[in-house]
Amino acid sequence: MPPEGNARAGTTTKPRRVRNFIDGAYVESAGAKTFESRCPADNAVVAIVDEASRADVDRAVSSARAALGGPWSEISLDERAAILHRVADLIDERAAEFADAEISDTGKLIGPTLKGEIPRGAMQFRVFADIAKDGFAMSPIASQTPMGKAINYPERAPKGVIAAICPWNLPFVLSTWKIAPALACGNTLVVKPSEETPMTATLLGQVMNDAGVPAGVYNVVNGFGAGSTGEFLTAHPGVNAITFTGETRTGAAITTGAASDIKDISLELGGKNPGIIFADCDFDKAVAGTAASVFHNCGQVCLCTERLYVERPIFDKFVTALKAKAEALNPGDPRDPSTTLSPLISLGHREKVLSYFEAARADGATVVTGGGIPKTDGPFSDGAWIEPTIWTGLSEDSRTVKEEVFGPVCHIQPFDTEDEAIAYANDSDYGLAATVWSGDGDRTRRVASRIETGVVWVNGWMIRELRSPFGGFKKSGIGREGGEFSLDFYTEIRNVCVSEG
Ligand code: NAD
Ligand code: 6OD
Repeated sequence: MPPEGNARAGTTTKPRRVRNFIDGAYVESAGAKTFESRCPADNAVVAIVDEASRADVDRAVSSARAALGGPWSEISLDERAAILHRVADLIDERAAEFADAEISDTGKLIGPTLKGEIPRGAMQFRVFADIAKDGFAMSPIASQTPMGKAINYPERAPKGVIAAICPWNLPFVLSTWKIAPALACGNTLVVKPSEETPMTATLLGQVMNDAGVPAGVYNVVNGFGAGSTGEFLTAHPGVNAITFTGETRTGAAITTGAASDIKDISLELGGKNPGIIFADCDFDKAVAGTAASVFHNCGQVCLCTERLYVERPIFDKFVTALKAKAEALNPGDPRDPSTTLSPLISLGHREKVLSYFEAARADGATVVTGGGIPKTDGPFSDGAWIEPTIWTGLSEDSRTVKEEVFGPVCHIQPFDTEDEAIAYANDSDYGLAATVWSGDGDRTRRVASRIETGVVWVNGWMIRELRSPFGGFKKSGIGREGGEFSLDFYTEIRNVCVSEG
């Protein structure tokens, strides 16, 4: 059975039962352990989840290995693409159900979830199906060497069993971002959603069955990381490659575990993203775009901006305008379209964010706005709410400016020259994303080319084409996924060299 029950933030009556999805079926766990998943909007238990034991993970990997030799490997690229298009269509048909499950897990706002994240998840199946269909063919290379004459035919082959370890911040977008290219390239999969957000990847199992994906190709195991399901899966010798999105420290642990088997890894990790705002920007557009980049999803997007550098002539005006945007956000029922601020993912994560509030105060920050817990009513008063928070006056080496907070927060620093702004932006262990706001095209091109991040947005934020490359410099990751860049991770390339001598 797919996740069943009807728990909803604020109206919880019955938690859903979430089982692991193995070999095309929702199965009884071999272990006896379950865990609770809570909606952070009201802290109600919304799901009772089976924690996959080592035996469950073994079973999931075996089923994925067995499926590698089956029909999924034998069908044509066109047939595989058609099945993945059906997956996308079925997600769209059931979008309200997926959105409801995602909101129960995360407390996300109904508008961006139903109209943005769920359809984007569906779209990834269409995009990657078509990319694999067109991108598998590679041009032959004729060679004439002292060893003889030959034609080389490079060809792509599936990599094998992929372990996809997923985070909680955009559960459906970031799991389908791995699932779709992995399947499009002919691999089989074992997915481990975050323990905070088990529902949508699990629900997707039923869609896979309905779309005609053969049993064993798509498997989901739920549980925790170290010492639990995540570690059992990434250390499993039957896994050929690991794609991971999450914290940099977790990425390091997974890399260490993968080393002994020489498993291929793709890592999308943390960020401490800078935004540079020049005085010649379109002021209103820069304020609105920056407010989105700081506060969207309660600041829990790896691409959110947490460090702002504003050219001195507009510094005070900018701080005042961003403060007004922050103070206009209202917490509340995530299913009410008039709510504009979502909660943090959990009370535990709120403790971490509050510890940065303390650190900023201790380091002498001026709290422009926020810095505490907002007042919420009724069932929502128990949720993981936090005030959108802006600081000024910190030194660039303070903890709050150096470390990723992953909340609706930013520090704003004035600058005087282009070189100074670039130096500030690049003074980070991370290198995921940056924004540059200016009306001078020469300047934006010049500055963008010197920023050490995987993506630089000019006069915008989160304009993310699924076909464009995505990944981080420095400690923000290893490798690039997105569009045809994903093919290199999800396939092996074999060169067939036909001698003509
Ligand atoms: P996390 O690292 O705590 O957990 C991510 C996943 O890894 C979860 O499924 C968790 O159970 C699993 N895990 C944890 N320890 C493990 C271990 N030892 N072995 C195997 N699996 C393990 O990250 P999170 O808190 O879920 O997500 C927030 C973080 O993710 C932030 O740092 C954010 O910047 C980052 N992130 C990065 C991107 C990106 O594309 N670069 C996207 C989203 C989130
Ligand atoms: O939606 C996207 O394209 C995307 N890659 C989002 C990444 C978000 C990280 O938290």
